[in-house]
Order: sequence, then C-alpha cells, then structure tokens
Amino acid sequence: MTEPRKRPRRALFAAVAAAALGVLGLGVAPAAAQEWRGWNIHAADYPNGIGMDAFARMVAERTNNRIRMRTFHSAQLGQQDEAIQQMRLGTIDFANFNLSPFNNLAPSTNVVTLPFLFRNVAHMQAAIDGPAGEAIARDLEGIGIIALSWYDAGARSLYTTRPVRTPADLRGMKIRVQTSDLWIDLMRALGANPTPLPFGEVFTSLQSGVIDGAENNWPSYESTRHFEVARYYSTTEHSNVPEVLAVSRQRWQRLSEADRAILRDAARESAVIQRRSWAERETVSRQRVVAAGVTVIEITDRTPWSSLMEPVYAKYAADARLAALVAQIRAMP
Ligand code: BDP
Repeated sequence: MTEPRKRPRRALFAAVAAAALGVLGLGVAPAAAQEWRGWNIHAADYPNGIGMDAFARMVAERTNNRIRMRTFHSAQLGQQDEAIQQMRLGTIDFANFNLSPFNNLAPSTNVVTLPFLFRNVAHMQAAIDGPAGEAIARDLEGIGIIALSWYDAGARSLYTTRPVRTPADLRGMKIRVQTSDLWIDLMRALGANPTPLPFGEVFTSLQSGVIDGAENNWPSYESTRHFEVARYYSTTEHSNVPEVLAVSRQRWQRLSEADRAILRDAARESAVIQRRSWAERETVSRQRVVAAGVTVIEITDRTPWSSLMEPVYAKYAADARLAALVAQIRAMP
C-alpha cells in the first residue's frame, strides 16, 4: 500500500527540480523554442552558405537554443523570386539574396547594381556598410524584409559560348540576366538580347542553345558548372552588386529587443566570415575553371563598355534621392 503514494511524490519532486533548473537556465530548453526556415540559392559549401550556417550557430548559442535556424541550401525552397515572395509572406524566415532581384521592388537597390559604379571591392563595401546600406535597408523594410548585414558577391563578368572581346561581338547574342528591368536595359545598351531567367535554368538553357551566355562572378560561374557549357569568360567586371542577409519582417516584429540585438550582431559577424571565405573562393574558382580549359579574355580597357551605360544611369539614377546617393558614393574616398 505504500508504493502508489510514493510515485506521485517522486514525480512532483522531479517536476519541481526540472522547473528550478529551467529557471536557472541549466540546460533545459524552454518549450517555446522557435524553428526558423532559411533560404539559400547556393550549395552549403559556397561562402554564402558558410556565412548563413555560422549565423544560425551563433544565434542558437546566444539564445540558448530558443531560436533554432535551419538553412535549406541549393534553392530547395524554390527559385529566387518565389523565395522573396515567401519571405514577404513570412513562410521563409531568413535568407541571403543578391540585391538585383529587388530592383523592381526597392528603388535604392538599383544604385548598387549600376554598372561600373564601384572602383573596387573596398569602395563597394564602404558604400554598402554606409549610406547605400542605410537607404536599401529602409526600402527593404517597406516591402517586409529586414536587412541585417551585407555579403560580398565580387565583380560580375560576361561568359559566353563564343568569344566576346568588344560590345560589337555581343551584338544580338542572347544573354541571360536576373529578373530586373535595370539588367534588361543594361544588356540592351551593350547591344545584346537580354533574356531574364531563374538562376537554376541557366545551365540547361546554355546547353540547349536557348541562350548564348550569361554573366556572373567567378564562384557562381564555377559552382554551377556553367563553365562546362559557356567556355569563354570576358572580364568586363561590369557590376559589383552586393548581397543581403535578411529576416522576414513578420518574424522580426515578434522578437524582443534583446533577441534583435543578438541577431544583428550574429549577422554582422557572419558577414565577416562570408567575406573572408568569398575572397578565398574567388581565387580558387578562377583557378578551377582555368584548369578545366576555359578561355579567359582579359578586358583591360573598359571604356568601350562603360561609355555605353549612360542611358542606364539616365533611367535608374534620375530620381533626386537616387542621384544624390550615386553622387555620395562616387565622392567616397
Ligand atoms: C549569384 C548570386 C545569386 C543570384 C545569381 C544569379 O549570389 O544570389 O541568384 O548570382 O545570377 O552571384 O541569379
């Protein structure tokens, strides 16, 4: 008769002890842990995936696992434009995006996409970590996306199935661009025939001859194996558009100030990791494609290319606010 009475008492003791440990924060995860879903277009070992995974690790550690983030790499949650929509709706919680797909939605992103605007990587970083980043973060917040930090994406150059040395060589060639009006106008101004396509369709489109080329940085050209089907890379370095690490506003609004600070710090630290990894990967990717027999066409004089860009500036940097931002960026030391 003593047994049945003992059990409830033991259970009560265990419950009280567990509650006490919980209050003291001794390793008992609170029931209300959040599971966040993250979108990444690239493979897990790409610098951006490395940055995002580091972000998730830091947030988990610093929130004692209250916020657990899982990144779905390699566009498992859909192509870019769908992912942006999902993030605005709050069904994707965090992501890394290139800024060009926002060109038609957030006007200031056009500024950092503009051709031949930045003198080098340091100039781009100073702009995006400064005035350009502030303007873009405001515009993105307006469409439901909270920018936390900025990732590098190097310089974008043309790659094609036939050699391209001058804009005249490009005339009439079908070149894939991201879904952005600025990119369509830019490619038209160079004399090409712009073809907007999702990133994931570029390989097969090159292979089947639907397009004659595309444009991207060394790591994307290499990691997607586009170099196997477009064997000529011309170093036009026409745009240095950076990328954002962002959180859905829906999630953000439900976070405490303390958690927001944790996320902001972790995002900034993750950008340091991504940028370091980016610099290494650019060199490695270039070496890999050269070893695989790609012909690199060095464009040393970019004037014939940049001189065609006036109509793009006239259209996308005409508005007073954006023109002032362009002037501010140009004046940066
Ligand atoms: C890569 C960007 C990625 C873009 C892709 C593209 O990192 O976000 O989706 O270019 O051209 O460099 O679509």
